[in-house]
Amino acid sequence: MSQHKKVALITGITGQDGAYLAELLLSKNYVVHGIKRRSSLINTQRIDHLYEDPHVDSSNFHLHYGDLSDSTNIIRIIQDVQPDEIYNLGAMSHVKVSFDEPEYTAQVDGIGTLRILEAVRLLGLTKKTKIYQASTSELYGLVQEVPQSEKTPFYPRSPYAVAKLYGYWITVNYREAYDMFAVNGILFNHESPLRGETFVTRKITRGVAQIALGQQDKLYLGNLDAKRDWGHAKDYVEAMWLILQQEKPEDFVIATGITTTVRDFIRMAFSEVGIEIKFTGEGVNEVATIAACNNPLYQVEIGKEVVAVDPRYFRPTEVELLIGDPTKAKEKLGWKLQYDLPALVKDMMASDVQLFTK
Ligand code: NDP
Ligand code: GDR
Repeated sequence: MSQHKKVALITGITGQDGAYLAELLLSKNYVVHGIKRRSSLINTQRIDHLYEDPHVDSSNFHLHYGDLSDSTNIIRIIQDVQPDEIYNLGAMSHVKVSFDEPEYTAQVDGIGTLRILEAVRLLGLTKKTKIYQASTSELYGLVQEVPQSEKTPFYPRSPYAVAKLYGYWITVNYREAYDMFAVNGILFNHESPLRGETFVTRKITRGVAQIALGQQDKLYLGNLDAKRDWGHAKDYVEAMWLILQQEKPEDFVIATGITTTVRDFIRMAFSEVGIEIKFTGEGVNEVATIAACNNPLYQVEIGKEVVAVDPRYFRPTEVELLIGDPTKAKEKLGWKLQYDLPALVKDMMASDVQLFTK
């Protein structure tokens, strides 16, 4: 007799985490459904390798057009798919852009979460469907205590974080009010070669690769003092899955427990291609110049200015320091990190050097 395969629905499947999570669930023999947005250009590059011909009955991978701002399609897709697990990863996920698009961000990141929860409830699936909500370390915002754990109070510092605060609490409320398996993963920053190009780590690894290869002169960045707890997205999607496999619905912090400045991330990225840099100056006048190059492949000029600060990348309100406490996840989920920060930087740099090597 054929065993029932678990069915997962992923919003945000075309994003960094959606792609890694879909890969993980397919490897675990799930049937994976994803919601993608209509766009004028193809937006499925991160998941094209997972594509299966939908005309074949045995296909385990299905995409549906939809948008978190539209309840009608959310209800229809959930009704059609009857998922065992929903991973709500779809979001306007850029903190700086949320200051430019605050209302849209609230619609998608805040009310979008409600649309998922309410669809499951209206369709009578509260006992069948488990829901994972992509919550974020941005909820902590202005530092109240470090390291930040499941018990640390929130103080959001951007329209993105305020919208995600609603998403967090409406998830907790539906769990308590309707006895649903609806949970938050409070994930700290996680990166990878698939990271969007405008987030700081990927902007740095792409810029450093192009500077080393003589294709770009300088990298302009914002606040170099900000500290982030950076992990690898592959490890973090494993945690998402583990959170939904628990007996009891509970919220978890997922982090490495180590924090690093943007400035040190830049140093590590250059060092990965054998280039040493030196920072001088302060505030908006801070720059980095090339101090040495130990890689004969790259013809870079010693003393050349390669990093400068551009205030346009500053945020009206900044989150200065994030450092997470993953103790609960390690103890209850048995979650283990495969990548530390040097391994993450190595992976991203190798991928971007390859990308720009003609
Ligand atoms: P990405 O920005 O890479 O992906 C976001 C996804 O959401 C994309 O598939 C995007 O589609 C989709 N999306 C955007 N707007 C809508 C909408 N209106 N309706 C439906 N889908 C939409 O983010 P990540 O993969 O990095 O993050 C996944 C989730 O985890 C997000 O919710 C993010 O806020 C959260 N998070 C991320 C962390 C991180 O460090 N990466 C840490 C903590 C939380 P398209 O491809 O068409 O743009
Ligand atoms: P973040 O990530 O805001 O933490 O949100 P991002 O990489 O955008 O910024 C991290 C820190 O770097 C500083 N910074 C810059 N940031 C960008 N994007 N571009 C720059 O040029 C630059 N220079 C310095 C920022 O000021 C900030 O302090 C990410 C997203 O994935 C969210 O969706 C997620 O919820 C959180 O991580 C956890």
